[in-house]
Amino acid sequence: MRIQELQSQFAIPGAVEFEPGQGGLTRMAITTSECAAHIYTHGAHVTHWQRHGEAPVLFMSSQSQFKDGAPIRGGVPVCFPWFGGSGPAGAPIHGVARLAEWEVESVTLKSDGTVVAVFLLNANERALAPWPQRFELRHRVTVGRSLTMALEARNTDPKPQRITEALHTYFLVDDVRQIRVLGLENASYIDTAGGGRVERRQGAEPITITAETDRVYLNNRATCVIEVPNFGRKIVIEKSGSDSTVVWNPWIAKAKAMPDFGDDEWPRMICVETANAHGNAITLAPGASHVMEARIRLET
Ligand code: TA6
Repeated sequence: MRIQELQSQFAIPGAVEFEPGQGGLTRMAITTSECAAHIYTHGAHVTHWQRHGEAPVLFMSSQSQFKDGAPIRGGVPVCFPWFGGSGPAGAPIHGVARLAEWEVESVTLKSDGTVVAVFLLNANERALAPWPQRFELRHRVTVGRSLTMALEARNTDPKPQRITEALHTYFLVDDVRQIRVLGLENASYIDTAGGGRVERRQGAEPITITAETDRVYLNNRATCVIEVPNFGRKIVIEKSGSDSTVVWNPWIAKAKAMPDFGDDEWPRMICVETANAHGNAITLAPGASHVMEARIRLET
């Protein structure tokens, strides 16, 4: 749907507008009394959420692409129906949802001033290549003093469907070497840094970042807290319908190897991702659905 049509059907004066974003991609711009946010119809991708008078909460790479068929680097990529390289042979990592153009299904300004936007990826008349099965995916984003994202997957295929997924959230920090990530103490994880796959156990101390960090914590429903001392900020990430948490920072070499990520950007981000990955895959019976939700709030 073109921007003008979206504007006439869904805009809410003073709260929700549709505009050409970066690369000319369609962007929903949300402004409430508490915050501002941007969501692209490309990938139903939340790229910006900032409470008035405070630093943005999400990281966006200055080198990100904004074009059909390419993922946006930063914000909250929606990884579905596979996470990582667990998709069809030769397929891009992290699934097709973040590469596709989603429809806007509804936009609501609630009485408490929050805005609820629902995006729909309709792959139920025909599958979305290279994924062979049909599904319907809704991304319900609630923007206000906190940010809530609920990803609802429905299997509209006649056969069971095994999916992995992630809300791959990039958080802005001032220096990743100064932060701590709490909530995963003593938890086991798969260490995939440097392309490896080693099972390890987190010690009793919170996570600190001192090198490339790429960890998938399985069978874990814990709430995580990112302490960002120089922002005077704690970022609280609660979740439901998610049994995996991924913690990622590319560090120096991998940052240099990513063309859509600045060589000097690695200190300014940490990914703490709400997921169902690896052994935590979800099997959906025909007609069944599953909701994975991340609820992000700030404590100062
Ligand atoms: O979630 C961590 C991870 O799987 C890393 O291994 C790294 O590949 C990152 O995702 C980014 O993936 P992308 O395809 O967006 O470059």
